Amino acid sequence: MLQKQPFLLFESLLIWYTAGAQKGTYEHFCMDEKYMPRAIETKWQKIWEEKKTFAADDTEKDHLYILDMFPYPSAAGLHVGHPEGYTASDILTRYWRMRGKTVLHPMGWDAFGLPAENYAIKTKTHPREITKRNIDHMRQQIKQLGFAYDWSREFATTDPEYYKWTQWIFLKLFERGLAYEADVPINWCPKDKTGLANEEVVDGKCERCGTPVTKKKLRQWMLKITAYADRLLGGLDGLDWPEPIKLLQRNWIGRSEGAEIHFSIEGHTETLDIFTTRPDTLFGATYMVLAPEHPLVDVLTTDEQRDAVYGYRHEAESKSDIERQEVSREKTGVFTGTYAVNPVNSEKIPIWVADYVLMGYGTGAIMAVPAHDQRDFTFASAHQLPIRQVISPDGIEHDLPEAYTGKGILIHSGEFNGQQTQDASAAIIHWLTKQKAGAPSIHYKLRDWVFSRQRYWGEPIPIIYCEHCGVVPVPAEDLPVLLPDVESYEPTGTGESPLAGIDDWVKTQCPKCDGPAKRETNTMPQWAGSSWYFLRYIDAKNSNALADKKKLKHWLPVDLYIGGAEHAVLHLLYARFWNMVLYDEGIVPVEEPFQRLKNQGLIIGEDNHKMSKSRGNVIDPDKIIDAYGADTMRLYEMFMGPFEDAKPWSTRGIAGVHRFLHKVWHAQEKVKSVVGQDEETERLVHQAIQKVTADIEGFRFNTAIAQLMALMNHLTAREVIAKDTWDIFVRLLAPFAPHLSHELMERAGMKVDFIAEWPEADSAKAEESQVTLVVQVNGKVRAKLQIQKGKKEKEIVVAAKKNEKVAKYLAEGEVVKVIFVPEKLVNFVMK
Ligand code: ANZ
Ligand code: ZN
Repeated sequence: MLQKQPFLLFESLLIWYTAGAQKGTYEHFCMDEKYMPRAIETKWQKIWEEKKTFAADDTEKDHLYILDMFPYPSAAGLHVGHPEGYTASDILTRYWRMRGKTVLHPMGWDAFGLPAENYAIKTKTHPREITKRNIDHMRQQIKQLGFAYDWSREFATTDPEYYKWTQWIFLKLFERGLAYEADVPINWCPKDKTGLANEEVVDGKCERCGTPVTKKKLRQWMLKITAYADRLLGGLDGLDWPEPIKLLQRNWIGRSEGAEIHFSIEGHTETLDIFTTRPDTLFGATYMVLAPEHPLVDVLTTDEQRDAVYGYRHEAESKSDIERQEVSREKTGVFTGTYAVNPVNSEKIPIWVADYVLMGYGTGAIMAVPAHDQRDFTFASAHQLPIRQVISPDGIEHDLPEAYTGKGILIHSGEFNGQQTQDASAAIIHWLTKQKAGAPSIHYKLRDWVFSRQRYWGEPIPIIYCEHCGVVPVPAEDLPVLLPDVESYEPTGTGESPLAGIDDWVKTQCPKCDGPAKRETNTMPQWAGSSWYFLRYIDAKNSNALADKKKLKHWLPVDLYIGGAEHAVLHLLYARFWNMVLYDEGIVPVEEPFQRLKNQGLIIGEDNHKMSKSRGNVIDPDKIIDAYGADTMRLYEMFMGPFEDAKPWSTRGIAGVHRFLHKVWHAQEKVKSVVGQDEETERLVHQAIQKVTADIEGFRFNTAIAQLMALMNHLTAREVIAKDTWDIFVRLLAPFAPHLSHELMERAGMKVDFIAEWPEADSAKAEESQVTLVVQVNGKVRAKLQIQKGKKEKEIVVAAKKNEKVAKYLAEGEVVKVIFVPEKLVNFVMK
C-alpha cells in the first residue's frame, strides 16, 4: 500500500502529525514536551567534531566517494536549495558508513568570481576580506545542519595553495597545445566589462546581469575543448547520469555528420568550401552564402557590389549569433556579384553574403537549398532566387508552400534520380571524393573555451611575455603566481584587467633569458577552480602535487555526485574535460570523474513561484533551524516530495514533520527491556528495514520517511515498545535525523560510536502472514477474503463457498468448475 499510494499516505500522515501542532504555538508545545532540538544538536555536533568521526581513512579498502557541488560563498548565505542536496548526500554517507564502508565526504568553497568583486567595488573592501567573511558565515550555517563532512579536507579555490595547482594544470594545458592565444571576436558584456564564454551567454544576454552581449575582438586565452569533443560525447554512454543532462551535453557538443564540398569560383583560383549535412540535396543548391566575416568576402565582392556588401557586413557586427540564427527572422543579405560552380552539374550559382550563416560553425559558408531548408526557403522567397525540389516523399514534384525537410527519393538529380536520401548521400559523397571536390566531414557545435577574463578576482594566468622569447610559461617551481593587491578593482573597460595597472607586478624578468618581460594580466574564469576541486579533496594538504597519485587511484572516480541541474553544460563539461586531460597526463586514473550523478529538484516558494527577494517568498534556513532544529529541517526537505522534482515549500509540512520528531522523542518513554514483540509489530519493523534500505539507495527519501512515520504510529499505539524494536527504529532514523537518533541511542544504552550498524531485515519476519484472496463467480468479483498463508486449496474453497456474499450467487445454480490461483483467486464457474 505504501508503494502504491505514497501521496495519499503523505497527506494523511501530514494531517495526522499537523493536527496537534495547529492547536498551540510551537514554543508552547516545545516547553511542555521537552524535546529540545538545538541543545541535542549542538551536543552531538561537538562530539562528532572532537572525535573527528567523519574523517575519511585513506587506507580502508571498502570505500565510497560521495560529493556535493561546493557552494559559492555568497553574502546572502545559505538558501534552502543547499540543504536539499547536502542532506541527500549526507543520508547516503551516513547510511553507507553504518553499513561499514569508509566514505569520503568533503566540503569546500568555489570562491573566485564576479559577485565578490562587484561587492568589493561598491564597498571598497578587498574581495579576499568579503570572501573570507562569507565563507565563515556559510560554514557556520552548514555546520549547524550536522552534515558528516570531513572538514579536515576543506579548502577554498581562492587559497594560494589551491590555485597554485589550478595554474599548474593551465601549464599542462599549455604544454599540450590545449591552451592557446587568439585574437577573436568574443562575447563581451558591456556592463560587467568582461569577456564571456559561450556557456555564459543565455538568449544573447549575459548570464549574470542580463545585459545584451556584444562582440569584441580581443586577444584571448582559449582552451581547446574541441579536441576532446568526440571523447566527451562517447564517455557519456557509460555514465549513470540523468538522461536529460546527458542529452543537454550531447546537444551542446552537437556532432553533425555530412560532407565538405569544394565549389570552384568563376574567375578565381580559390575554392568555396562548404559544410552540409545533406549532400543528397546538392542538385537543389540554387545560391551560396558566405558569413559576413568570411575571409573570401573581400576577395569575391565585385566593384559594383562593394558598397552594398561592406555596408551589410558592418551592420551584421552588432548582432548576436542567436539573433542571427532566429528561424522566424527576416532573412537579409547581399549578392557579391560572383558565381560558384556546382561540381556535380557545372551550374553557375550566385554567391551571397547573409548573416544567418555564422562564421563560427562548419566552414562559415553554405550551399543553400531552399526547397529543403526552411531558412534558405525564406531567404530565396524574399530575394526571388530559384527553389528547386530535389527530394520527394513519393518521387513526384510538388508545389512547396514551405521547405520539405524530410527524407525521400531524389528527383532532378541526374544519375542519382530514384535513390533514397540515405543512399544518395553516401553515393554523392563517394562521387565527390573521387572527383576531389569533397570529402566526408564531421563538425561540432562545441566551441573552444574562452578562458581569459579581464577582471581582478580570479587566478592569474601563469604566462610571461618576453621581448626576445615571446610567450613563456611561468616555471612550475615559481607557482603560485600570487594575485597582487590593487588600489581599485574597477574594470578598466579597455579590455584590460585591473592587474594591468600594477606596474611593479606586471614588469618582471623572463624566466628563460632574464631579460625584461611582462606578466599576463588576464585572470581565469570562475569555472577554472571548480574543474578539478574533486581531485584536491583526495589529498588537500599536498604541497608537492595536486594530489598523490596513489590516493587518486584509491578514491576515484567519484561514486556519487549530487547537485543542481543548472550545471549541465558548464561545470559538468569543463570538469570532464580537465579530468580527461589529466588522465592523458597520467595523473588521474580514470577518464570520467563522476560515475553517478543525481540532480536535486528546485524548491520553490510557498506561493508556487520561484523564490526571490522581490516576491518576498524566500525561506531563511537559519530561521527554520532556530525554530524547529536541524533534524526537522533535514527531514522536511527530504519529505517534501521526490528528490529530483520541483516542489513548493510548506509551513504546514514542516510543522507536521516536527511533530513527528516530538512523537519519536516521547516514544522512548514506552521502551521496556522485554524480549520480542507481537508478530504484527515484528513484521512491520522488518518491512520498514527493507523499505527504508531500498528507498535510501533509490533516492526515494520521501517514501522512506513515510514508512518511518507509519511505523511510529503503530509503535506508539502499543503499551510497550520492546528495546530490540526501538533499537532498530532509531537506527533507521539515524541517516535522516542524526542528532535526535544519536541522543536516543545514547539514552537507550546503545552503541553510539557513530558506526551503529545498519539493521538487517529478516525477510521471513517481514513476510505478510495473511493474503487477500479474490472470490469470483463466473469471473465477477463477489468477495475478498483474508486468508492465513499456507492454507490448503480445499480449506480455502470451503471458506469461500461459505462466505455470505458468495453463497448468494452459488445458490442460483450449479458449480461446474473451480479455478484456483494460490494466494490470489478462486473462481466458481457455473452453468
Ligand atoms: C545544405 C542543406 C540542405 C542543409 C538541406 C540543410 C538542409 P547542423 O545539423 O546544425 O549541423 N550550415 C552549415 N554551416 C552553417 C553555418 N556556418 N551557419 C549557418 N548554417 C550552416 O546543420 C548543418 C546544416 O546547417 C548544413 O547543411 C548547412 O545547410 C547549414 F536540405 O547544407 B545544409
Ligand atoms: Zn626571454
